[in-house]
Amino acid sequence: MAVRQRNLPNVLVTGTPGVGKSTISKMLSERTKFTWREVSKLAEEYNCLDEYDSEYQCPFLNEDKLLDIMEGMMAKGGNIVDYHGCEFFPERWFDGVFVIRTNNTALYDRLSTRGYTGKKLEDNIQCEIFETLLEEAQSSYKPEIVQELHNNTEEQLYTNVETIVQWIERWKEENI
Ligand code: DAT
Repeated sequence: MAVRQRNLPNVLVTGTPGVGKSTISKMLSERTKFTWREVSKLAEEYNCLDEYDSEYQCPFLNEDKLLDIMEGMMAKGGNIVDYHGCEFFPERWFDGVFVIRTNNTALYDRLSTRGYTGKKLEDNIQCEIFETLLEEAQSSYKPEIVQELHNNTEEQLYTNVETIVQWIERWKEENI
């Protein structure tokens, strides 16, 4: 069966918690009218969270159930998917993968302000230092669709949104 091409691209915005995924995704959805899919919220809304993991202070995600629910949402394109993980999504869902990065000092401040302390705070800072999400994206998607965006300052925030908007415009020119 021939694969039906999407009319609009699907974009994945990923990175360690606190790097600015939601901020960027919200601004992008306002600019582009694409649908912002906050995976953590979808997981809650559709009861895809299993029992609580006391070590990591967060509930386990039922990935299979979530993917079944998201499949239909992704079919037509025009989605901005925002999540701090990327390897469990089907590779075919995404046309562009943007890994948002933040330096340790800024990330520490943002996560402390969010109320993260102790192991949870340390684990997230380490995750960013070890480039865990960048490596996960690079090993899960073709290198040519993965882009790293540094998001330390407000100025970079606007540049990053503009970069993704321009990428979407180029995709449309080349694919529609
Ligand atoms: P995430 O969705 O990756 O967890 P967020 O969008 O909630 O991150 O951002 C975390 C906090 O950092 C939030 O208070 C907004 C702020 N922030 C995001 N991008 C920023 C930037 N480029 N400069 C300064 N603050 C930023």
